[in-house]
Amino acid sequence: MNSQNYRLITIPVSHYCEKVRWALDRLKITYTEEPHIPLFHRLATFKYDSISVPVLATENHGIFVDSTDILHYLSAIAPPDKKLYPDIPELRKEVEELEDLFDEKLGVAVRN
Ligand SMILES: N[C@@H](CCC(=O)N[C@@H](CS)C(=O)NCC(=O)O)C(=O)O
Repeated sequence: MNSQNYRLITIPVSHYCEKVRWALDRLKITYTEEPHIPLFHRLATFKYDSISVPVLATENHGIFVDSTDILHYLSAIAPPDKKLYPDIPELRKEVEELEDLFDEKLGVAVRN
């Protein structure tokens, strides 16, 4: 996919931004990253009604302002053998619990 189609707004040292980079790289989706200095990033995110990053702007599918929403979107457009979330409900629940744990505990502890 063409990098012109995906624009990722980020700040440094954000595990949420790293999570989205990981997903894009895993799916081999090329993108243009727009890195910002923290706080000044709000000049870029404000127009999307968000104060936080990551923000993923897509050419055809709108704007996503939350890392989990971004991963859900990327999983939905991924080929069947590359989905980020399993179809089996029990496995999906396990993955989502791990995602929450990494988002809210592990990532925060590593960042601080
Ligand atoms: N639930 C959001 C959380 C994003 C978030 O908290 N991002 C932090 C960076 S780690 C942020 O943008 N902080 C800057 C600010 O609030 O101005 C997500 O998963 O994307």
